[in-house]
Order: sequence, then C-alpha cells, then structure tokens
Amino acid sequence: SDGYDAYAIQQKWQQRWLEADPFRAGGSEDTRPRKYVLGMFPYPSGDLHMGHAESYAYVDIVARFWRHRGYNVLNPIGWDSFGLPAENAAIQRGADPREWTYANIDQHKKSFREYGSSYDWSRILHTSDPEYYRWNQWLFQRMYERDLAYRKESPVNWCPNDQTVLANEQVVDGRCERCGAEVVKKKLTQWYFKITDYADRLLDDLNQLEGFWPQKVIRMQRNWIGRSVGADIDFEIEGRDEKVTVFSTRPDTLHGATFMVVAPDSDLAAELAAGSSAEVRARFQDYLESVQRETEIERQATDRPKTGVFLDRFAINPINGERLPIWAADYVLADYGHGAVMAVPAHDQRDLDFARAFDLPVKVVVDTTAPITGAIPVIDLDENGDPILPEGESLDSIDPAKTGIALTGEGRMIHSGSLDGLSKRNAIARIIDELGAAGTGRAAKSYRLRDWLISRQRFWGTPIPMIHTQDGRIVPVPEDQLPLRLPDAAGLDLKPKGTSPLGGATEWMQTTDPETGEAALRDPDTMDTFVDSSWYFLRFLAANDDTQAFPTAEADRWAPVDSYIGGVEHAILHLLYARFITKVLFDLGLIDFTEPFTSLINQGMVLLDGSKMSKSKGNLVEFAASMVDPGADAVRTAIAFAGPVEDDINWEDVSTTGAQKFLARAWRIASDVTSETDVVWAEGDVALRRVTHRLLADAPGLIEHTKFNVVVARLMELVNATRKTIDTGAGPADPAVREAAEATAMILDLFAPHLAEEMWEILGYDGFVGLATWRTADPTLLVEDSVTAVVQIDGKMRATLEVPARIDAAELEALARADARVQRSLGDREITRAIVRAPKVVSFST
Ligand code: ANZ
Repeated sequence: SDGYDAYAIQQKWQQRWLEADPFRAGGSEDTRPRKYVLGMFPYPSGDLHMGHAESYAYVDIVARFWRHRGYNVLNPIGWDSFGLPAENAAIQRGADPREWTYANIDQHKKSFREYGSSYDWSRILHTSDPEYYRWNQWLFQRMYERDLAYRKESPVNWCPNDQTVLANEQVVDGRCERCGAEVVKKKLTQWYFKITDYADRLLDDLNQLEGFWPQKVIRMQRNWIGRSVGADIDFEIEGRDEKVTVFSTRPDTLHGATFMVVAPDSDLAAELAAGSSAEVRARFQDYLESVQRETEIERQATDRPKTGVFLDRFAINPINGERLPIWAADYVLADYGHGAVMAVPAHDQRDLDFARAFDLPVKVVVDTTAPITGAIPVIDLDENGDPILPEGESLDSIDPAKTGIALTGEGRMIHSGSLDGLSKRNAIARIIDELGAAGTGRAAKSYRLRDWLISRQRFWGTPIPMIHTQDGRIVPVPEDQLPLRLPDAAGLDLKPKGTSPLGGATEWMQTTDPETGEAALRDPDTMDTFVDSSWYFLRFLAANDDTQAFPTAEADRWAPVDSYIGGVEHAILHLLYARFITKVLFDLGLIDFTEPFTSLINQGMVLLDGSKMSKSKGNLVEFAASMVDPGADAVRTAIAFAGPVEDDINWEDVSTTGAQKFLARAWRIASDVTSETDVVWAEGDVALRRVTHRLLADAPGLIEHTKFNVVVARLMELVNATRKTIDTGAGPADPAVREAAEATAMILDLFAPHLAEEMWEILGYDGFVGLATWRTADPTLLVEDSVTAVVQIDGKMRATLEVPARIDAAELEALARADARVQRSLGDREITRAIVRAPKVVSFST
C-alpha cells in the first residue's frame, strides 16, 4: 500500500544476499565471540509448511540477534534425507527414493531462500549423500570396536505395516511412531547400540540442563531412562542348580513375599515349565501362546483381570527359608529387571490383584498406621496418633486381603525379624547389609531404558558396514572400502516384505572376507535414521571435509550448539540419541564436551481449526504461495507476534494482514525521515528518544528469554510514537525521528529482514543492516518518570516521597510506612487506617 511493495523488496534483497553471501560464519582468524545457532534440520517430504515457517522464523531471530550483538554466528542448514517416508512415497509412485528426495530438497532450498533465512550456505549437508553417511559407518565401526555396537536375538518391536523393526523410542502408546500401526513383538537378531551403558550419565547430566532446556523435556527424559534404585535378591529354586535373581525396589518387604512371578515369555519361564509335569507344560504352553497374541497396549493395561499359570515349582526365600510357589503371569515383563519378581501382595497393588485372583496368601509386614516423623502414612491419624477410619470400621478394614488396596505408604516394619520397628529407609539399608553378608543379595539399580535397536529392514538408509563370513564371523568392512554405498534402487523390489530389500541386490550382497579372501556376504540391513541425526551438528563444522567426520579443532571452537530450536516431538528420540552419541564421542577423545545442546527452545505447533496442520488432514496453508502474498516478512512477523514461542499457534488467529499494515507503517517512517545520517542525536525529541532507548535496552533480554512477541509489540509502539512525532510533534527532520527509524530497522531485521534492509538503505546506509551492530541505549534516557507523593498523618502533611509514576498502592504504602520522617511523627502511635491513592497520596489515621 502507498508504494510499499513487499514482494519487490523481498526479491531485491534476496538477490543481494545471494550475491554477497553475507551470513557465512567467520573462520579461525575471526576474533569475535561465537554463537552456534541451529534449527533441527528438516526432513524433505514435500515442501516446507507453516510448522517449518514457525520454527525457522525463530531460528533466524536468534541468529540475527547474535550477529547484531557482535558475535560470529554459525547458522547452518542441512537435510535429514534418509528414511521411510521417502521410501514409501517412492514405492507408491514407482519412483527412485533418491530422485524424490533430492527433488524435495531442491524445493526446500528455494523456499528457505524465499523466506530470507540467514544461513551459512557453504555448509549444506544431506544425510543421504555418501559423503555424509560414510561417517555414520565410521561411527558404527568405532562403536563396534568399543563393544557399544552388538548383535543379539531378542523380542523386538515390529511394525506390521512398515515391515521393519522399531526402537522402543519409536513406539508411542504401543503404536508405530510413523504410521500409527499397532506394534507386535517378534524374535529377531538385530544390531543394537548399548545406550544402557550410558544410562547414569544420561540421567545425571540432565542436571546441567536445568534452566536451559524446557522442564517438560528434562522430565520426559528422566522418566524415559527411568532409574529405579533397590536390590537384586537371589532365590534358590528347588530342583534347579542356578538361583533366580529378582530386582526389587522394596527389599525391606522381603519377609512379606508370598510367591514368585516370572515373565511367561522369558527363557526362565520356559525352563521352569520344562522341569514340571506334562500337564503344567501344556497349560503353560497355552498361556504363553495367548500372551504372545496380546499387543503391548493390552499387556500394559493395569485395569484388566490378572491371568497366569502355576508352574508347580518353588523358590526359597533367602531371609527365612519359606517356600514360595512360582507362577508365570503377563504382568511381569521379560525385559525389565531380571524378568522375575518376588511378589509382596500386601504392599504392591499388582501382586495383590494377582493374589486375590488366585487365592494366594497376603502377609502385612509394614504397619502403615504407625506414625513416622516426617513421613505421610496412608491412613490419616487423629491428634492422638490413632488412625481415622470410616464409620463402623475397624483396623481390619485396612487389611489389604479384604480391601483389595495394597499398603504402599510409609510405616514401621512388623513380622520381619531383625527389621522390626525400622522405617522403610533404614530397613532397606539393613536388609541389603544382611543379604550382602549372606551372599544372597546386593544393592542394584534398574532402568526402563533399553538398548537402542538400530537395524532396519528398509532400503533408504545407511548400509551397515559389516561382513558375514562363511564360517560365521562378523567383521567390519575395511576402512579403505568406505563409504559402502547403497546400490541403485532400479531393479530392486523395495516393497516392505519383512527382510531388507538390499538382500535382493544379489551382486551388491557379494563381497569377500577381508581376512581369508573367501566369498562372504554383506549385512542387508540399514541403520535407523536417528543415527544420522545423532551427530549432524558436528558435521556442519566441516561439511565438505572428506578426510574425517569433523575436525576436533572446529568442534572446540563452535560446539556445543548454543541454541537448538525445534519441535517437542523430539523430546526423547532425537535428543536422547544425540546426547548419547555426544558422550561416546567425548569418550573417544574427539570432543571436549558431554552435552550437545546448551540451550533448547521448543516451539509450539501450528494448528488450523485446533488440529495439527498436515497434508493428510488437508488443512495446509501453502508455504510457497504465502511467500508471494503476503510475503516472507509478513509471515515471519505475524508468527513472531502470534504468542509465546512454546504455545501452539492457531493459524486462524495469526494476522498476516495486521503484520502487513505494521510493516507498511514502518517503511513509510523510513521514507519520511528528512535528516541526514550525521544528525546530532542528543538534540531530538526526548519523549520519542525514551521509547527508542527503552526498546534498545529491553530487547536483548526479551530476545534471550524468547519473548519475541513482546519485542514485536514494543516495535509497534515505537513505530506509532515515531509517527506521532512526525505528524503532530517535532516533524520528520527531528533527529529523534531518524534515531527511532534506525532502531526500528535494526530490530525489525530479526523479524522482517527484507524490509529492514530496505529501510536501512532508504536511511542512507550502504552495508547490510543484518550485519550492523546494536546501538547501546543511553542510560540517562532509561530513568522512569517519577512523581511526588504526599504522606499525611491524621490530616497533616508529614512527608513527601519521590516515587515511580507506575507504583502500585501496596508498594506506595510500604514506602510511606518505612519512611523515617513518617515514623518520627508517629512516635508510639499506631496506624489504625491507611487510605492510599497511588501514586499521589497516602493518608494514615491513628
Ligand atoms: C517387591 C516389591 C514389594 C516391589 C513392594 C514393589 C513393591 P519400578 O519402580 O518400575 O522399577 N518388578 C521387578 N521386575 C519386574 C518386571 N520384570 N516386570 C514387572 N514388575 C517387575 O518397579 C520395580 C518393582 O517392580 C520391583 O519391586 C518389583 O516389585 C517389580 F511392596 O519387588 B517390587
């Protein structure tokens, strides 16, 4: 409007940026302090959408901000370009995943240019390039050398739709994270990364991230790793040489164990059943088959009736020699702890449900009605310390065998021999000592975290660099043969069929045993693409180096990433794996830090009609079209203004029209300025100068705390104040108007960089505003307006106070009460009433 042609401005500056490449990070000779700003790299399925628009707008705000603050900023971009969606799309279209992927990447690159993102374009990477994935293979082999990559046969998560295994992290509520199909279990031999070796460090190092990562993500990671502290206890088994070890978080309740339960799908259960009668064996077999038909969702549900079979075998309680019947039941999981539990029905709800279903004894060993200092009993106590029970009920009503409610609260040990009278904590310590002395138990920890299953039965990923020899050895592909490239997709059957399509690449599969020279086979599986993304932030430090994954000197200089920005959907998966691989690289001596991302910003989702925008829902707002109208600057500004970064944005509430109008107003101000670049600032309109300088002073803190929407609002305020001075105040020649216009261009660069450059040029400057240094605020202009408040006592004025004009009543009253003159006049009289009219009057009565 009125000559502001957003699209022409956008194209003009994109051309200039393309020619001058101004946002390249400085090299090793650059002495400025550094910031590494990174957006989670995109997956090239289709064009960018409004979710990307949001995330990458935030990335660019942060990157541009630090440049203005005098930092050497690294802000690279790459593509997470291996993976299932490309492969599935290619299968559907009968196309080559490679072609489909790279066509999408080209479209993305174009879109990012149109968006005005200030990337260092010299460092682009695509994880599906052999130049990239050869370093995945290198990493795999380093892990293999350290026994951190290994193969095992185990029940794995299988997506029947995608026909591939999944890592635990890729199973969400029992379903495939990608396609939503219900996941089933299948026994397979697969490659794993031993992330469990790092469980303690992954957990403990989260403490370093407190305050820098969203609390929610830290909590989700803690829960995912799920460390439980307790004891391992060994039980003799009648008729078996080997003992059975159970993990318990409540070893203090060992005297209350009345049976043992093993996971039906464990080797242990099969072995115990095998040693039993034919009848038991048959019943166990039936039960096992029914359990194997259950989905994970069914199995983990807590509200379903308990099922199980008695194995007619017995364990001996190491503390008192009691015989405990052994059952197999599906509520015990094969892959947690040792796949076996000592059941203490009085104090564990699952065990109690089971005991009541099968009529097994319940023995209370913790008196939860006995008060313990500082502990909260499950039963409320009256002032005499007696339990408060519902009308007409006796202490019997807390008998779990009758109520069906396990006593899980604190209390004092009873019926527990040497433990009697102790609190839970002391009893745990004592029993661990006693078991330790007898050699039948020890302190132990258990984790929910499982090793990371990394093999995939799909084509579009990094080939696993291992060779299977004829005599059954598995050896690494010699380093000088890396990268081990994917074969051509042409002629291969990519359709999901449960085994890797690479197995059908007959020629590719043939290789030789590097030791004997005899014929051997390649590994047909490819790596989980989360391997690719676990270290890519380091590859940007030498994206074009074909001699090493990344140079340590560059990692020392740039990493860890200062600001990492992306969606909360990666709260566990990607972020956990990246943290793990970072620690492995640290242990390899290749980097000097142990956490990859110093601070993390999670943006909310972009919604339309309250649901996530997506192609499948047909509610996409087209990215490419919006770059023409309303244009990149308006989209970015509207997004930044839409609300707090971490909140979801409903696209219907995002006003690109409002943003357009605001940007046009800002442009007009630059065009209206009539003073020259060398005006004397200090001579301008003080009221306007205050607005300008307060924003210059406040914006850095606001940006660092990701309050982008507040900064946009304050910019609007500044533009309005400037307009007022031009139209009805000192006029367009006033130096304060130029000063305000320049500050507007500088700060607007974070949100609307094309317009900001245009304004800068109109204002008479040559270089890019994107590289200009932030102007420091004049402290004398930051002092708040103050007023004189009067304090009266019984109608007489006793004191005056200089107070900020915005003071509230409570603050003003407190200041008045504390004033020395007021106190002197009061003497020993008491104030009985105070009437406060902020900011002017306080009136005390005595
Ligand atoms: C005896 C006991 C008594 C237990 C009591 C709890 C309360 P978290 O906190 O999740 O680590 N457990 C051990 N291995 C199991 C498995 N493979 N499948 C299912 N349950 C298993 O839970 C640890 C507790 O879960 C352990 O402590 C064990 O039951 C059970 F009053 O041992 B407890």
